[in-house]
Amino acid sequence: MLPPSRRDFVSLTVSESGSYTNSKQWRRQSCWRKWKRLSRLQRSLILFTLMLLLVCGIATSPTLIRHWRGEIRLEAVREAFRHAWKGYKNFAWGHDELKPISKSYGEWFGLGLTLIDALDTMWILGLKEEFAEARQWVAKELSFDKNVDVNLFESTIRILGGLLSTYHLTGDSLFLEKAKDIGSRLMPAFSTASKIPYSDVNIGKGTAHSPQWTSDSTVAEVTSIQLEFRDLSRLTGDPKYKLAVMEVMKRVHKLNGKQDGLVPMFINTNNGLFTHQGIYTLGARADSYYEYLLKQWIQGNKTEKELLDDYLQAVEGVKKNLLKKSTPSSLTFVGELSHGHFSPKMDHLVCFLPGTLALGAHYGLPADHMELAKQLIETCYQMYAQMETGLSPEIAYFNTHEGSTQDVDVKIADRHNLLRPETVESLFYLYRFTKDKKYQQWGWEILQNFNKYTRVPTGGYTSINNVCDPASPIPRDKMESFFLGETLKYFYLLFSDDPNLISLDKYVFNTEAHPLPIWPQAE
Ligand code: DMJ
Repeated sequence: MLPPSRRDFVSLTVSESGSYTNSKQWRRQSCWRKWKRLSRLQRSLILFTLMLLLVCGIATSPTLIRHWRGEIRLEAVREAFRHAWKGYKNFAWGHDELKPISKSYGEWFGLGLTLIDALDTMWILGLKEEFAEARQWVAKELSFDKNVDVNLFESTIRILGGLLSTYHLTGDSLFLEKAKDIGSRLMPAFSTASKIPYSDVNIGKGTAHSPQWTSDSTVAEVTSIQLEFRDLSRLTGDPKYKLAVMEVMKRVHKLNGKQDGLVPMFINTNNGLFTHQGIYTLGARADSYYEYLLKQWIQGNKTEKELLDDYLQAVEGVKKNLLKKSTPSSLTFVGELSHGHFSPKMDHLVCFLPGTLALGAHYGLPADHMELAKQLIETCYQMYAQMETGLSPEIAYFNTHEGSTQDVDVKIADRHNLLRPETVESLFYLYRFTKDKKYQQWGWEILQNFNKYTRVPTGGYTSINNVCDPASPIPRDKMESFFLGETLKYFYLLFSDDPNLISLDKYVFNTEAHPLPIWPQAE
């Protein structure tokens, strides 16, 4: 026990300036004394209130909320991927496509298409275990020495593109060796008199041909293999790949039959001329021609003027011939031109366009491209939002006449949804360049609806037949390889706030969402 003299007062020292130098210490001691005088219940109540305030403060901090929401969404994409992969692994391992309802698989080329298409997605999502087992399959099982006909375009964008991008991301030479193998096996496609490649190649026999019913190739197909073969030449030091695909671009550049930069859908492999002229669309059979004009220009470090000129002219052609507004909501949409007649038909495939326009604007092309991109992505989102399932049909018809009560009509034959990526892809570009959170929100809604209507409980996701009937969307029993290669990858990139996660200043995505490096200088 202290003597009373030391218990009842605190000694204070007055400084020169007149303040008490130990006043802080005095206050602290006084608080402590008050705290000790409180009952246990009072102390607990105060501590509880402080904790509550702290938790509420943290939980309502906008930055933290944004961070957590971002993490939750990224994890939801990883979870969706794992679920899709579970189905593929259990029922379709090493085969082209999962049939999730019948718990079996479908074969197209017999080359493990889904697995190869998904490699770089797993790498980007950080799914190391899944990636390691897939790599093992590529190392041990994948062989291109097979007597099989493959489509040049599809195997270039999915297999060659997938292997090349995985090589670039991982530095693992296994993928480069496989890319060289398939790349050289596809080369017979270019042995035509016109230099316009055949659509099909037998990668075992080294022979190539057109489809049985025609000697035409599809314009989008012959003009959307360039990013991949140019990259292969750069990696191997062998110019033959690049020369073959650039010859196609040169010839298409000079061809008659375009309308304001818009191309027909078919080209003949014998004479190298456009066929079936008069139909102009940004959808199936022409779509990625426009995408690759811009992307080759970007890949080659913005030096190939003909590509840029053709792209700019085509965008003007779209504005002049294909754009219209719907009623009642005044949505800007891209229709088609058929022998001079406008059709308000828009494929879901056209929804790559907002992303491509935004990418061009990012690379210094006219600012009105970005404005158009913003209008079109709104339309693509509405193609989802206005359907009963919240999922887009394969093809939409927009109403343009006064008095319409809905913008979009869907024909019975067009009500299916194949888990396509284009809208999510464009949402990703628009979000990267504008940072407008509404694009992430729209993507989140779409992901929820994929989960609601296309997720198969035993593993995998399925295409559906009817986006207009939530009670009976009718599964088609097929998970396309691009769902893992593209759709889920673009969801992940959309929900990520890291601009360096596949920087758009370093990489250009091929039309199957496989990132390839932009060349540091012209080559
Ligand atoms: C993919 O194979 C590619 O994105 C291609 O350009 C178009 N079709 C599918 C996805 O819809």
